[in-house]
Amino acid sequence: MENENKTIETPKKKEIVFSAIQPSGTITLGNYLGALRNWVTMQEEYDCIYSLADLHTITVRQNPAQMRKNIIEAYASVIACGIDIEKSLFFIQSHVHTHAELSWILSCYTQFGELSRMTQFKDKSAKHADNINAGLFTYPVLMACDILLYQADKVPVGADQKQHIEITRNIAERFNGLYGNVFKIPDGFIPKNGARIMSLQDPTRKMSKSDENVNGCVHMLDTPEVIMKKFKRAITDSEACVRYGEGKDGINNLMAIYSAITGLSYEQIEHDFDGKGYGDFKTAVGEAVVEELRPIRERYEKLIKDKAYLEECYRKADEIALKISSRTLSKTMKKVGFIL
Ligand code: ATP
Ligand code: LTN
Repeated sequence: MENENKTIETPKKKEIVFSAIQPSGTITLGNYLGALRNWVTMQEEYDCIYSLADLHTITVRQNPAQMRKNIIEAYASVIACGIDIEKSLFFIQSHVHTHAELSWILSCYTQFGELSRMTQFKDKSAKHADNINAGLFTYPVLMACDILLYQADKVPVGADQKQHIEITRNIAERFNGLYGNVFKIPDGFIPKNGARIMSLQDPTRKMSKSDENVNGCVHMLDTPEVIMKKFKRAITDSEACVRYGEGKDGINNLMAIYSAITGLSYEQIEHDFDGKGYGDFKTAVGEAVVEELRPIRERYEKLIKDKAYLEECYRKADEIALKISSRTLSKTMKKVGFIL
């Protein structure tokens, strides 16, 4: 027999990747460079599961009609970034009931003290002082459940989510310590470049979907003209020298964006723009962003017209996500002592 002396290699099981994004507004350059770009590249090497975290979105009050629109637009935007729905799962969180169910259970294994230390809770409750609801407080538990239900190995996110990954690991380790190995302990996957893109108008604050200052935030679907205008108006400093350094938050941010897109090091950027002013640099960054986002916007324009196709995509994915996550939910419930 021809194969007798050959060792037959069984294909290695791929690691699982999970991540989610809130449909809380138009996706930003920060979302893209911090998270979505990795979602796309990781599809080659991993089994990827992605979700639209719409349950998380209602921790901040939403207008119902606008929310429905945001959900469909965010779903189309993520696919437009390059998510291949034949290869990866991309489902809608609220359609998969296991998330809310596990969230109740794990909230009983999460301490008030540890939730009180979450900086996102502190920031958002300062920003929405009239609506500091319990959901805003228990937000990280639901996020932990998103990840743990799929036994994820890696979670691609921006730097602002580091603390949430940490609490996910703590909750999982605590539960495993009590009941045996129920949950895989996940690792965050945070990019070296672009992990924390700042507002163009206030470079001490992160660029955010829900920012009121429209000029601070580049949206993935902004036209080239709008993108160029936003970069030209970006806040810088009076030194007029393209150099990374302390007290130069605006330029540091533009360099981070430029480096994340072109792959150039900071030294190389400083060298290339030596003797040139901020105007030239802002134009170069704007143009790089325009070209990066152009194909995404074009794909989006086609996708958003085909609502039936989008629905077919998420219905299929919702069903598979329910099957996978139900296994973890049942196991967890049995361990705790529920009768199934
Ligand atoms: P919101 O403004 O509603 O809080 P957001 O813009 O912070 O939303 P999320 O949906 O919470 O966006 O985040 C989606 C992903 O994008 C997360 O992985 C998050 O870490 C990443 N991300 C968000 N903002 C930035 C940013 N400014 N730079 C890098 N990554 C970011
Ligand atoms: N909280 C996240 C969105 C999110 C998420 C998740 C990210 C909800 N569930 C699970 C990674 C894994 C945020 O980006 N603000």
